[in-house]
Amino acid sequence: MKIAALSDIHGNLFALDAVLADINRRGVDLTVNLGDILSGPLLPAETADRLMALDLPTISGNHERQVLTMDPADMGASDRYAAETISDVHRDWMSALPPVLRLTDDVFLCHATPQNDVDCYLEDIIDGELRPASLRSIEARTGTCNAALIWCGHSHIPRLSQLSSGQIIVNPGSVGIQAYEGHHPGPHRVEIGSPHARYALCEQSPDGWKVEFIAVPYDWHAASRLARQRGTLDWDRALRTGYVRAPSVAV
Ligand SMILES: [Mn+2]
Repeated sequence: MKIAALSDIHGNLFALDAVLADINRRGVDLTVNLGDILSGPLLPAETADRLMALDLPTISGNHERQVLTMDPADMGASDRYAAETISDVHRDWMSALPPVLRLTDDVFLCHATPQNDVDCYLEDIIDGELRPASLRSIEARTGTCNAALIWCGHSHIPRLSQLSSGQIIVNPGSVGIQAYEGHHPGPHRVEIGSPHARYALCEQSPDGWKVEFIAVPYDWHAASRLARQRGTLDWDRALRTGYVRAPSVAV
């Protein structure tokens, strides 16, 4: 079985369409979606329409939960824009998404960890940066989940970890946005360092799962233009560069 995983699309239909085209060219048995699907200043409703038509195995992320349950006055700007622009049909679709999914005996999907939708699985926050987590931390977060292949998203950082049991955990990275400043459980910054849309493939082989991380070029200038039109200059820079902040200028 060959599985493609998409995560953290964040309403970036420009990036999603490029990734879907790349997946179609390669051919896979199944494509899954790991959540944080719509929130952001780009095209939440149009992204929902595309994905509802595809009917992929999909789980919800923390942003789906936030859009559906929080008071708009308490939302961050990305969630508020999604909440204000999607329809009841989109809400009903989001409401029906499970938080985790046992896809097969071997394959488990979660957004952040098997336990919750907000803690990074494969990273720890140290000095405001996400660093690779210790094996002990990753095993504790795995809990009793015994699937051979566990997919997670949330941190936007493409990463593969193997537990002492031989189980592997794969974060495909983010389709939609390659840099952000996060606030849970403390302030931190993620900068992937290029604007390419990210996803991953896992394929069963006689020796185990073969994992491929893929970076897809797309029209990020169109996406960043739209971010500028919406007045979200942080998204504009992150979409174009994969960095949150401007590089320092030598003088
Ligand atoms: Mn998330």
